[in-house]
Amino acid sequence: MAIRMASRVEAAAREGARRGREHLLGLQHEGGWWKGELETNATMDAEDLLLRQFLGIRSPEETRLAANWIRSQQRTDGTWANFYGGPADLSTTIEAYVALRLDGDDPSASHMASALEYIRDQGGLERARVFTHMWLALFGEWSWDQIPALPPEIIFLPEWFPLNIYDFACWARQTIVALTVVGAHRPVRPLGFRLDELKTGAEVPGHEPLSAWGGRFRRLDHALHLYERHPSRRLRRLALARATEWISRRQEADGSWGGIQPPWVYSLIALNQMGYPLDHPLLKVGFEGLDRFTIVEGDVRRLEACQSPVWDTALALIGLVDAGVSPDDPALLRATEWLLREEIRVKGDWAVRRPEVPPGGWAFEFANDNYPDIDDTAEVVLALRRVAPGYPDKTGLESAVDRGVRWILGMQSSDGGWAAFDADNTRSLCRELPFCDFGEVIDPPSADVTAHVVEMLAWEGGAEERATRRGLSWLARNQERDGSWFGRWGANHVYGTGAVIPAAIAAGIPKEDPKIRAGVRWLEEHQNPDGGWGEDLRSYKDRVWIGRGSSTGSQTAWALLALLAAGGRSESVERGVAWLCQTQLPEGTWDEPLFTGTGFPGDFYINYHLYRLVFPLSALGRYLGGTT
Ligand code: R19
Repeated sequence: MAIRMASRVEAAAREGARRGREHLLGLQHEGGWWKGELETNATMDAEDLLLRQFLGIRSPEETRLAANWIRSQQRTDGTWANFYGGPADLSTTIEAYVALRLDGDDPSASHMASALEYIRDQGGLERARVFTHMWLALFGEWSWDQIPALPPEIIFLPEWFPLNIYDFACWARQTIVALTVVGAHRPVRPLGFRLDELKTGAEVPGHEPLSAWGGRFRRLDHALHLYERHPSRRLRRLALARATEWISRRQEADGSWGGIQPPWVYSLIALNQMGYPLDHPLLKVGFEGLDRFTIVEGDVRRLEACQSPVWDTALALIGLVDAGVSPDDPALLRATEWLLREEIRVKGDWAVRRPEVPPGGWAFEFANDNYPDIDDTAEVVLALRRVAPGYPDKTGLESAVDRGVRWILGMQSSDGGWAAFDADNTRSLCRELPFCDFGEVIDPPSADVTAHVVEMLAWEGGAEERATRRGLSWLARNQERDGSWFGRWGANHVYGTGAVIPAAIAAGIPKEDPKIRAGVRWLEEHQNPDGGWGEDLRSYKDRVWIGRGSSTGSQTAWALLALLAAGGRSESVERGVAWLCQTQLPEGTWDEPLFTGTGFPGDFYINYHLYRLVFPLSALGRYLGGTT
C-alpha cells in the first residue's frame, strides 16, 4: 500500500518538477536573472504619493493609478492590513486614507467613512507610529514637538559610543541619518485641506515606567526637545553638513539608498531640505530609480519596497539544478555570468566593525554596494557550487566564491552566529529609543542566516572548520524548547527549522542526533491534515499560531527539505509531496496569496512572488533524488 502510494506520488512529482522547471525557465529575464515581485503593503504606495505631494511633483495620473491600487487593497471592513488576511493596522489605514484624500476621495464616501470609523475607534492619529506622525508633520497635520527628538548631532558620536549610528542596523541607520536632517528643518507644507477628522484627542502613548530604559529615554527626549529650541548654531551647521555628506556618499548606482524605500524617500527629502534642487543629479537619479521600483499595470500603480533579483536568481538556480536541469544548460550559464558580475568588490558600512576583512560577497538587489549581505552571499555561493561543473570560466567562479567565503568568515559575530548585514550589531538599547517604535532596529545573528552559512561552509568542504563548528553550536544553543528554530527572515518556525536541519545534516550532524530528531518531530507534528505545512504571520505576536496556518507551497517545501535531509522518504514526506502535486497550477507554479517572507517580525512582511515556485521545485527535485 505504502509502496503503491509512493510510486504514484513519485510519478506526479516527476511531472510536477518538469512543469515547474519549464515555468521557471520561462520567467528568466534576458539579462540572465530572475526577479519576482516583492509585495508588501499599502504604506509604500501611500508614502509614494505623500513624497510627491511634499516635493510638489505629484501628478494627477500617478495619483489616480496609485489610489486605484490602494482602493483595491482595502478590505470590506474599510481597513488595510500589513499582509494578506492579516488584522487591520492603524498606521497603514491612516496612511492609505490620507493618500485617498489626495486623490479627492470625500471623507463622507462610504469607503472613507468606514476607514475613519476604524481609525477613530482605535484612538486616531494619536496612536499611530512615529513614521506616520512624521509624514503628517510634513504637512502640518501633526506637531514636530510630538515626534521623538533625533538630533543630527548623533552623526558625531564615535563608533565606540553607545547609540552611535553604527550601533543601528543598516536599514535603520540610513533611515535615521536622513530623518535627523529632515527633523532639524521641521518643514511644514500645508495640503490645502485639513485632516482633523483623524484626531480623537486621545493621549499620545509612551507610558513606560520612568525607572526602565524607556522612561529614561523619555526624559532624555524631553531634554533634547528643549535643546532643539536653541541648538548650538555652529554645531548644528557642522552636523547637517556631515550628515548630508554621509547621505550623498551612500547613494547607489541605481539612485537608491540601500535599495529600500524608507531611507530612499527620506534621503531625497533630506537633500532637498539642505537646498539641493529637484533637478540636482543626486535627486534626479533618485527619482529615476524610484520609477524602476514602480509597477504600472493597466489602471494601477504600486511601489516595491525593495527588489530581490540576486536572492531570486540564487534560489532559482538551486531549484532548477535540484529539479534536474543540467549545470551546463545555457539558461544557467547566463544566470551564472550575471551573478558573477554582481559580486561586490568594495568595502561598505560593514567594514566599520570588521575593518581588516577584505571585501567580497553579494547584496540582495541590483545595486547595493554599500550593503552586501551574508544571507545572499551564502545562497549565491551554494548556487554557484551547483552550476560550477558546467561553467567554463572555472578560475573566475572559484575566485568569486573564495572571496565570498572569506568575507562571510570575517563577518561571523562574536557569539558564533551570523546576522544579515553586520557583525556584532547587537546593541539592544537601540530598541528602547522612543523614536524606534516600528520594525527591528538592530541586526543580531539569526538561526536562518546562520543555517544558510553553515550549509554553504559544509558544501565548500569546511564542515570541520572552527567557524562552522561555532555556527553549529550557536544553532544548538538557539533551538526552541519545542524543537523548532525561529524564522527571522521567513515565516516562521517552519522557515527556521527548514533551514537549520538541512544545514546541520550537511555539516555532518548525525540524523539520529536528539536535536535533529526534536526538529523533525516538531515538523511532523505540525503537518496539516491536507498534507501541507503553513504558519500564519500572526505567530510572530501570538504563540498559539506557531507552526499553524493554511498550507502554502513555500512553507510545505521548507518542511520537506528538512524532512528529506534528515531521513529521506517517509509517510509524512509522501503526503507533503502529494499536497504540492495536487495544488500545482496547470502552468507549473503555485498560487500563494499568503505572505511567507518576513521583513520585521511583528511589523513588516513580504510576499516574495517566486517563493511559491523555487522552493517547491527544490523539494520535488530532492524528493526525486536526482532521478528527474
Ligand atoms: C533574506 C535576505 N535578506 C537578508 C534581505 C531581506 C531584505 C528585505 C527587504 C527590506 O525592506 C525594508 C527594509 C526596511 C524597512 C523599514 C524600516 C523600518 C524601521 C526603520 Br528605523 C527603518 C526602516 C520599513 O520598511 C522596510 C522595508 C530574505
